[in-house]
Amino acid sequence: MTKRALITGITGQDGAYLSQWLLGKGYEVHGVIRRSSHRGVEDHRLRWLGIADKVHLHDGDLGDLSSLLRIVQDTGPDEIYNLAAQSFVASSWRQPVLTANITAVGVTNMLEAMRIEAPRARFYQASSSEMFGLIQEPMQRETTPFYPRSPYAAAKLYGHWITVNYRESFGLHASSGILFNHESPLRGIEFVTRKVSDAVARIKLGLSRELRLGNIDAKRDWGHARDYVRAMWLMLQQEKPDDYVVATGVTTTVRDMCRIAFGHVGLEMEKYVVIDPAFYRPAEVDVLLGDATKARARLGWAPETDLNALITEMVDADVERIKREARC
Ligand code: GDR
Repeated sequence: MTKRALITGITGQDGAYLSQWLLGKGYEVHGVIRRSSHRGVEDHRLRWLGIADKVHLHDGDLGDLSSLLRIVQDTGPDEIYNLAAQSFVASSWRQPVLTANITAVGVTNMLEAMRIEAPRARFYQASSSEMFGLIQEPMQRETTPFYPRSPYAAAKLYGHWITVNYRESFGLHASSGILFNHESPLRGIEFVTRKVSDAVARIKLGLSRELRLGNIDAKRDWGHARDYVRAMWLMLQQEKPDDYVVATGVTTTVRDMCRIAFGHVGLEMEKYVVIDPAFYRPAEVDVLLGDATKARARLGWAPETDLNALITEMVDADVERIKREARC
């Protein structure tokens, strides 16, 4: 029997890689798509991976329970991956209520749709290392206390606990993946790795002369999104639902990540990076470092891409993209 998966956030970075992974496993892949006025551009990541015509898209919104009920009823999924969110931390101070409505209450909407229409399905919630915020242990694992530092992180914390609660209250197969930062050439341009890879490519090609950044002393545990979607899938293949940290176990400053990117094309970052307080956040998460021992032991998961390979792949992809756009 062909398995069916339903993905919210299918047009995002993780949704695209997860779709590719599931199609490779023989799944029928359905996705929820929030139609915008920019019709035709929403699925550019799926097109980049060459899978846009292999997935089924359904109009819906995490804020609209009736649309989710209808989609779950129509698709009858075996697995539901809730990846949709207002996911840019910096924006969450400017749009705190929207962030709460989608990133927090949206999870309850999706869980309700599943509980009512497909209680035997398996559920994955995209939780975040941002929930650790002001870290309470040098390495963060499943048992580390949370301390959110942004409206986004507070909303994700709610999403995490409502998932745990639905598991315990209704016996749903609901798991929460506490994923540390994960990047790729498909990353949105507002996130720091992609902002850097895009700027480095432009500077190299003579199209730009500087890169304005905020706090480059912040440290993150960065992995490749392609590796991390495998962990999501593995969680739903377990007999029992549970929560897992997914991380590489290596932390690096934004400064050193930048140095890798500039160095890859033979440039010195010091000549181009300008610190701009406009990119400082009202409250910062200074350092994150994940301990994925549980995922390694129980899921047999391990990352395959280190930071150097990740950043150079991103810079190369941006150089190619910008050259291609210049030819058009
Ligand atoms: P983050 O990712 O907030 O960790 O959340 P982001 O790439 O936005 O920031 C990482 C760190 O870089 C610092 N920084 C800058 N960040 C951005 N975006 N732009 C800048 O110019 C800049 N200069 C310095 C930030 O202050 C921060 O410390 C990501 C998101 O994908 C979340 O949705 C997800 O849950 C977590 O990762 C895990």
